[in-house]
Amino acid sequence: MPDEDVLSLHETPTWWNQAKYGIFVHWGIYSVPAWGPPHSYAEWYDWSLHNPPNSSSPTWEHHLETFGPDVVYDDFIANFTASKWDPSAWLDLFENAGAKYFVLVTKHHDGYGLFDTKNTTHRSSVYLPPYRDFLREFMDTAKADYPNLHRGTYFSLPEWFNPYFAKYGFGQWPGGLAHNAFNASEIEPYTGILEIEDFLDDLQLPQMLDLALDYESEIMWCDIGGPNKTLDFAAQFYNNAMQTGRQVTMNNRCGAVPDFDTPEYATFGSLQTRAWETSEGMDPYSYGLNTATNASEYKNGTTIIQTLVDVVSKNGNYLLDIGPTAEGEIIAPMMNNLLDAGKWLNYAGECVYNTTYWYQASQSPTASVRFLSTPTTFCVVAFVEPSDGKLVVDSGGAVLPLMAGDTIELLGPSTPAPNSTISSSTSSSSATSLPWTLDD
Ligand code: FUL
Repeated sequence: MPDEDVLSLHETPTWWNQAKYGIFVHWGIYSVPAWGPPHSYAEWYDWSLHNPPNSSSPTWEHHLETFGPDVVYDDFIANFTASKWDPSAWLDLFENAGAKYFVLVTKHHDGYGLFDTKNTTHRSSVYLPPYRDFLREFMDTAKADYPNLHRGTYFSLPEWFNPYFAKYGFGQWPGGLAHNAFNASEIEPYTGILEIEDFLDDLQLPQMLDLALDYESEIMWCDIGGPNKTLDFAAQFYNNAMQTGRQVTMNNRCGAVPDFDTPEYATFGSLQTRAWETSEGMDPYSYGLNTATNASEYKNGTTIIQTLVDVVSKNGNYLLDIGPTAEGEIIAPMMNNLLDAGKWLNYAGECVYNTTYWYQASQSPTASVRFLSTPTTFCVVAFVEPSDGKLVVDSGGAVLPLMAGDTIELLGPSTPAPNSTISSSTSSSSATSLPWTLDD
């Protein structure tokens, strides 16, 4: 099939529409310092170290105190050991958390890849310590043992040190390197790639194609956008997927033919007809691990579930991010919050996966219930525990698709179904004890 046809025929995969919930993982050199000032992205450590140029920054102050003036960002590579990394432990956790897909950061803006960058650059975990192809290990384990998890790859289209982006994309980076100099391995990828066309042809496109065709990524989760060869990429990505009987997808940050929009640390207030996926860290404002954040500030199980249900009720997916340590561990509070949310999904998942939004636009941010439906089930998920044991559902004036004689099933953990009753009028219905908490 000619490329143009595959581009116009492509649709967001059914599995992605049904999966609803994925885990995002930001893991790289930045996991070593694992630090950012409050409300800032810790994975931007290298950037924050040097910006604003020629003056101090909170990250630089922290860096001086903790590591001293002679340590440069790439020195952290030696401490990115992954010594305790167990891909199966991560994947077990994702499954028990109730996620249906994952997106692993394979290369963030610092340009250090977790995959074999082959002859495009040697700035990756394969050619630099710890000399491992993390993506290969992760994808292979997932393919072999976790068929229910779909596999995605985050990929930053620009890199901070590429001269083109230094000039046009990310500002005058590293225009005023007041604090320390370029590191050889940061410059090496660009030796001879001074023009943007060379960057696209010799680095960006081949790397994207490798993620898609060699590592068989099912989600190309690009970041930043900017100059790209995404139309060339998409034609090969989609053709290959079709030939191998897979359904694959791409977000709106690749620069062309997007399948879904990607609000970041934000959600829509109302139902969206275009496919979308919101992403955010479990941290209040960081994707990479930030040790300056107190774990009590992390989104707990209840918040995770309420966000997920809210997003899904508006036709979105939820991509929740965690930041593992440099040794490759997911710290206990992150793990526990994921598992708490997983407990709820374990008994109430049928009101999340494979659902569609109910047309009712009353899925308002202030309402304490959300509506989701399947061909056979209409779900009302309550966010607030009713004080008198009776849930009054305000449907915002619309008639709920419930009739006298319908069975009402409670999706609570061990609560025995009471004699549920439903009394309905044109504007509201009430039912006893619908599920509202994570407690069992
Ligand atoms: C942003 C990046 O700059 C953040 O560090 C993070 O990766 C987020 C998902 O996308 O644009």
